[in-house]
Amino acid sequence: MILIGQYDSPFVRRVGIALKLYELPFEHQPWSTFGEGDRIAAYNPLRRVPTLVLASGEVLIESTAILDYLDEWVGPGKAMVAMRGPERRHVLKICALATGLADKAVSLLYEHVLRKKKASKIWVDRCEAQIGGVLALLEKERAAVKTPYWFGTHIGHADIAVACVLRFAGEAHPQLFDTARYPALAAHAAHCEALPAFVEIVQPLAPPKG
Ligand SMILES: N[C@@H](CCC(=O)N[C@@H](CS)C(=O)NCC(=O)O)C(=O)O
Repeated sequence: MILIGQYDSPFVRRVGIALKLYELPFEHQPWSTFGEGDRIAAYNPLRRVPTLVLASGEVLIESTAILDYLDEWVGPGKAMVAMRGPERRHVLKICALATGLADKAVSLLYEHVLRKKKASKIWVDRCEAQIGGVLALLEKERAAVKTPYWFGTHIGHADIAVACVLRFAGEAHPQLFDTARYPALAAHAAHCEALPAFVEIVQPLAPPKG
């Protein structure tokens, strides 16, 4: 299995950490979406990461679909999400909020670094409002949970997705992720970042050059 993409992407990192925690061996190709787009295009015409190439040659795209495949592979006893029911829906909602936040944080970064003229105020304001709104909701939800992880004593996809996007948001937009405003999220991130898989699967942000 080959995981394509750099770990400064919250989406790629999330998949890399899941692969580690599931103890699934994989090769990592840290190709840059902009600098090495042609290489990625040979596997994924969207030129996006993560892209996962299976041993059979089949190519999986989209982090959610990739994790769905990995969950199916490891099975219900090990998968980091319930297979059905209300808890599954809740986990998937936290993951959707975290990955939606990641989408907006990535868009906002591209807007700032790639646009030659002044960034669009309408777009920047919208992204910032979406990011702030999701951070506030996640903070409220995490503060209400007293267990070490979001859904109990074992790490799950919601924990990983949130921790990965918090790191990205903190590096890409430090002014939008003031840890004093989000103490429960900051504590959650610190707890996850201390785990061996998070320490191993990490890369400081290297934004595309405009
Ligand atoms: N919905 C996708 C989002 C992945 C994504 O936005 N990846 C970024 C890197 S952080 C990317 O490939 N950017 C290049 C592009 O969108 O053209 C997923 O969950 O995998």
